Amino acid sequence: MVKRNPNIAKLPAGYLFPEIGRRWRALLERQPDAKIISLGIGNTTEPLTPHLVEGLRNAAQTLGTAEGYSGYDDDPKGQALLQNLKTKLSDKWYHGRVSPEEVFISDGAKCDCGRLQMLFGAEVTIAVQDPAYPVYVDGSVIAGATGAHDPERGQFDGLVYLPCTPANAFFPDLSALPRTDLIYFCSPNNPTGAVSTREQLRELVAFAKRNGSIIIFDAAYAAFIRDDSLPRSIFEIEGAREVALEVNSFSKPIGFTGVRLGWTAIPRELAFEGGAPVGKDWSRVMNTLFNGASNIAQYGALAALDDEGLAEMGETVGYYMENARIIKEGLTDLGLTTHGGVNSPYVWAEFPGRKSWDVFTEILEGAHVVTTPGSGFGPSGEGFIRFSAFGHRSDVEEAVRRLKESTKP
Ligand code: PGU
Repeated sequence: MVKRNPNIAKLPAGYLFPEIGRRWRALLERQPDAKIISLGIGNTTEPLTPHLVEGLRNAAQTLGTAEGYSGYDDDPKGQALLQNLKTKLSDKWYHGRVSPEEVFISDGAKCDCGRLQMLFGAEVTIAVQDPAYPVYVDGSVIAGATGAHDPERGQFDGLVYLPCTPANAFFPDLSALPRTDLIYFCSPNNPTGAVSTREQLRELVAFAKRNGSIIIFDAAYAAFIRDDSLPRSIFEIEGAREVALEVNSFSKPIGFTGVRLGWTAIPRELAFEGGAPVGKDWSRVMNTLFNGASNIAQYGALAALDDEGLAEMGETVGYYMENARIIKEGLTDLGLTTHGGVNSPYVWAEFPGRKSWDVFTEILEGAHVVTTPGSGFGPSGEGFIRFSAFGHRSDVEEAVRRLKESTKP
């Protein structure tokens, strides 16, 4: 018999979102007529916008011609497409802060997080925000970079958890932090909805520089920042190019959760001990383990970066942010303290002294609304519930109505 991978065996439970889906389906088995509304997983719901559809349709048509067909991206047409997209991201997304050759196109931020763990290997030390997008921790466990799970603390040995709570305005106390090789950092944050200020990111970059650490900055929700004083990319911070790489995605701002298109930006200054450039090794990993983002998705991304596409992105983001406002207002009316939901599509609500899985079950059973229990994002998420603003407006309004109804005395 083959021995089970001991790193996978360290994971105490299944991945968070399928577990939530299981509980949702269990309710449906008991009550098949229940009209369940999901404010759980951050999955986009609104149709693709017209300019994007045109881009995708043209792409399919182009691929249906002898002149336009392309396969793997090593052929000249595939290379030209890739180059166009990198150049456009460099210009329109990064305004020249990142050059085209520093952008690596992929099939999404989650997949890149997984491959980054392969890039850095099992020997690195890692710090993560707590709570955090579960992929950083679970992926590090699978990669073998942690010890065992300690059920007492709800943590994996060998990982440094950076509590981000209302008490520290969701920004970790860096002075109390030991040095680690990697620091995962997400802003706008999933799940707390907190957005780091320029000053906070300056502190983070200075900290990484002092320690010779690399920041893995997840900016998947950058487009949801509508306050121009807040940084949308780590590369807006001076010195970040020497200490950070950034993963990003078109999943949330343009509804490409199913189409799939993301990227990782690695500045040429980012280097390992001894001077080997990180980008070069990333290229090696990607060439070996990834065969390119769908060419149709790449055409879609090019359309998204046209002026019409960017305007449509603003509308899509605006739609979800209005949902966030409605959710936040509804929860506030219920007397709950909430965070986030202003420059981020997640509302993080406090349920002090309660177990978040209990609150999750209560809301699911009482209001038929799916949420995400805070403890699923790390021990500091206990006592919180995440409400996602991704949903049809009518569902969001109905969910808020039901929440108010179900908590009536
Ligand atoms: N990064 C962050 C911070 C995310 O929250 C998500 C999705 C991703 C990356 C994934 O981006 P892709 O480009 O689509 O791969 N988070 C959602 C979906 C759950 C999941 O497992 O990815 C969420 O509800 O947290």
